[in-house]
Amino acid sequence: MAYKSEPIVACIGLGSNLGDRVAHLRSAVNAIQHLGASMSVSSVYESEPFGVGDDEQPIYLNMAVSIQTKLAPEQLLAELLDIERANGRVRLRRNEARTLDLDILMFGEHLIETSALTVPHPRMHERAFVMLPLAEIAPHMVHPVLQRTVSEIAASLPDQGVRRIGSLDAAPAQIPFTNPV
Ligand code: A4P
Ligand code: MG
Repeated sequence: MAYKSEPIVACIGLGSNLGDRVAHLRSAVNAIQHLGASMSVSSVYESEPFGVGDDEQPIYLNMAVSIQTKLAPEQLLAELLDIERANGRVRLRRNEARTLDLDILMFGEHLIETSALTVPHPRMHERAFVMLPLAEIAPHMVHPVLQRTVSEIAASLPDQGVRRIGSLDAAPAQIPFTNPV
């Protein structure tokens, strides 16, 4: 069932800090490609786990993609959860290390607040690991709550130690952890 006859630009944040992180990101990008058209893919960024308190976790790889999709947001979320599961995602507690995390960051300029879905993602604008890759692929998109563009929000964030490490295509089969914990 289509959401609208016209496709909507959905922005999705990808994260991995367990297992073969590059393989999980590659697998997700390939799968997301089938959920719409005209996909844009950011570079890959590396950073320390952000906001996980004293929990010692491996370094994250993050990236963002956008896709023009006719899926409804709930359908898109269901597809993303399937892709997470196919990549071995296990959920025991919040903010734990994960093979693959797929978050819907924005869905056009729609505001969605249901028990299963909050869009825009409520923490995206505070996080350089989300905003830096997103600013590569959707700099002019307007955050519908903050009424600021993605590039403005990204530029206003303090340095959070998020490093751009290159394109997914160029990434070696496995990027070694530069600072294993
Ligand atoms: N859900 C609600 N809104 C959304 C949305 N916009 N997109 C619901 C996706 N899911 C959404 O998600 C739990 C439920 O949230 C989903 O089933 C869906 O119904 P989850 O992925 O199991 O929960 P989580 O990821 O443990 O929690 P959350 O709140 O997504 O965590 P965050 O805020 O995403 O933080 N540091 C670095 N450097 N890089 C990271 O990627 N990620 C986190 C996780 C913490 N620190 C990080 C990173
Ligand atoms: Mg998540």
